[in-house]
Amino acid sequence: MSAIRNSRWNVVLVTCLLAWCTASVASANDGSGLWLNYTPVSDNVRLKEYRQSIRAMVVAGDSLTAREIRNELRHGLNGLLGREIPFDAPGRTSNALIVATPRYFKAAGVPPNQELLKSLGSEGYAIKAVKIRGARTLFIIANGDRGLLYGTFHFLRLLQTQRPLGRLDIVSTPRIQHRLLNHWDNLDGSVERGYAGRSLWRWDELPSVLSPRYREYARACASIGINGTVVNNVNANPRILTPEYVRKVATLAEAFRPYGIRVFLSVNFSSPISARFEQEGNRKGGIGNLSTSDPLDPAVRAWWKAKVSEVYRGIPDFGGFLVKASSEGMPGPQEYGRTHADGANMLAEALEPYGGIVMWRSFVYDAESDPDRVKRAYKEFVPLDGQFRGNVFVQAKNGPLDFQPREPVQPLFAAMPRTPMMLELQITQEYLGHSTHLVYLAPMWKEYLQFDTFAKGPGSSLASIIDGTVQKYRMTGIAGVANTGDQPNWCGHLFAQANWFAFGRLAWDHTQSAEDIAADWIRMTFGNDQRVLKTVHSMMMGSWEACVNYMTPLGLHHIMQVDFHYGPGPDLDTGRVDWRSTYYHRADSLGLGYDRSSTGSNAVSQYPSLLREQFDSPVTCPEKYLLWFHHIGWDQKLRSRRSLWEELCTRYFTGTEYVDTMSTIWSSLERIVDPAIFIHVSKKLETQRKDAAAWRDTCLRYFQRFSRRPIIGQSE
Ligand code: BDP
Repeated sequence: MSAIRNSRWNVVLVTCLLAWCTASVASANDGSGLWLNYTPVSDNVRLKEYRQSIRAMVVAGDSLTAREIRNELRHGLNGLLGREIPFDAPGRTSNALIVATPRYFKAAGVPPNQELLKSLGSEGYAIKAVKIRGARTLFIIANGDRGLLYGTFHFLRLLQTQRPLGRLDIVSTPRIQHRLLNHWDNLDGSVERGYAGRSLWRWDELPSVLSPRYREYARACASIGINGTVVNNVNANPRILTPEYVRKVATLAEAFRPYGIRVFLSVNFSSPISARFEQEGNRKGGIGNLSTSDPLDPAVRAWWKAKVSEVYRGIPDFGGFLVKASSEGMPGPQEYGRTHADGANMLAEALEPYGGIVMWRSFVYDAESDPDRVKRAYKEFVPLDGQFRGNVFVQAKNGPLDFQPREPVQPLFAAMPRTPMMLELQITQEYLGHSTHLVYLAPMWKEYLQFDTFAKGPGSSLASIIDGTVQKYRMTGIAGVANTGDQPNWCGHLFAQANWFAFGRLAWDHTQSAEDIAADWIRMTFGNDQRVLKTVHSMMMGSWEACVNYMTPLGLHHIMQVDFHYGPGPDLDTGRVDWRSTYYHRADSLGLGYDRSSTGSNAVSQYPSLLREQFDSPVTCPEKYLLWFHHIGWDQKLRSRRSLWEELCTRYFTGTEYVDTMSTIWSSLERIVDPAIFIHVSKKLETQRKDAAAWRDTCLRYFQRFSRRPIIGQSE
């Protein structure tokens, strides 16, 4: 009897234990909520204010987007205010939040200001607090659903970051029209340069099974103003355009649509060619039945027109094509003696009747025949300026090489006055520590955006080129190579979420500061505790400069391990450096750096004259680009009065010491931040410390073989 009783107790005990374990596992913060954690407002004064101001909500309309706005507000306010806020019937005006387009206000007898509405365009919004008969009413107003959606997320952000509502008078419109993520996701589920697991898109399950993550993804994108997504890799598999895949993509498009996200596809230039060619050992095999993809061939043009019409039948709001052509082995028009413009225009013509666009990438180089690879894009594209159709963008990476920790701006941006240039940034940290290193990228993006290109004299920042201010482009765009994957926290490193967040925020409004964006992200992710805010903010803000210092200081570049692009390339045992030995850094017994001055490769000649002159002389060249443009003697004194060699050592040590400090100050948050998050970040920081030190030691010991000077282990 007692044995039975004992065993029963055991069962109860085990069950309880199991339940407890599951509960604690379930409650462990896995970072999946991103910055959209609607945790209760901790400041009581604010909480009282919010509860008083929002006793009811009215969301006008019944579109799919209006429904998602309602869901978001219900979920958000429930969490933030700790109570259910009822939806009221249209007509209520006091102590309420009213989310509506002008039609609603006209019907209610309060026609909104026409000038304001005009300025809002199709995506902008206004958030206003108005006193009506002594009671406060909060309005989110926009010309259409998408504006209301963006306004709603902005409003919730104000509550998440505990801002006062009393004098709300916000008007916000995007400065750039196309704000896209570019996914380098392959059809086999792998992600090129992805460090957060496998692709979010489950191609094998689509179109019948809809992962809940599709909606969550679109919601996260919309919350930061992203309005389009290229779902597949630029190294495009032609199969993406088969009816089977178009159906799958159409299902994704349907899931994203309520959140204002349009779908775009990367396409392979050889798509019209028969697969037979592939079987014959020709990489150019596509999905069509032709033997060529010559853009001037009538059959090829007809093929694309038919294909485009088929795509629009499945996806009526399809956005257009992204193309990597004649680049890194990808097929392109040059194989037929045609230009990039011929190729892009053929696709543009097919897309034009439907309002679709072409984003033609300028990432071209030929490692074999280009003595200096960074000059290639400019050489190929500048002569084509003015030859592209109206719905073609040329999409260029921020720098002339390839998403290095730091580069000067790609000179092409200043040289295409008649072609809308789209900026491609990389959110995934291909060269900046993958999802292991904590590197907040907004300060880097701001450096590029604020870089004066001198396209039309001083004051022609890169930002003002891509937002159309300088060249009056007819369309504007920016893209970020995504860092998402199927890991629970989306980005591999919790702090990598900040980069996704910051990309969207800057794409919407590039004048926002990296500091403010970081502060918002921290509050929305960790809550509003001042200690956390201060500590995490200080970690983030210097993390990029630190990474530049411990990887590639003073303008060094591409000394990463070949292909993997993580860790230093030099191999101390063999003395071998990836990337064709000393190609990029040109170390020798005299000094270090690539001479791109007018007496070297003359890459400086691609910049407008004021910049050219500045970069051309080592005296005026900013030190951050010194070894990018110049070969400098080991003993040459720099601005710090240290010699190049001493400065190099100092920079490497300064970089790694920053990581040590991040690690130390993060430990001070042990009992303050969520334990699971604390452990996750601590582990990442530990690896980053080790790897940063390895970077420093390997590079310094390697360069020492040329400099023959002692390593000085000091930081600034
Ligand atoms: C390089 C990447 C490679 C990409 C290529 C591109 O290493 O994986 O395919 O850029 O942008 O940075 O096309």
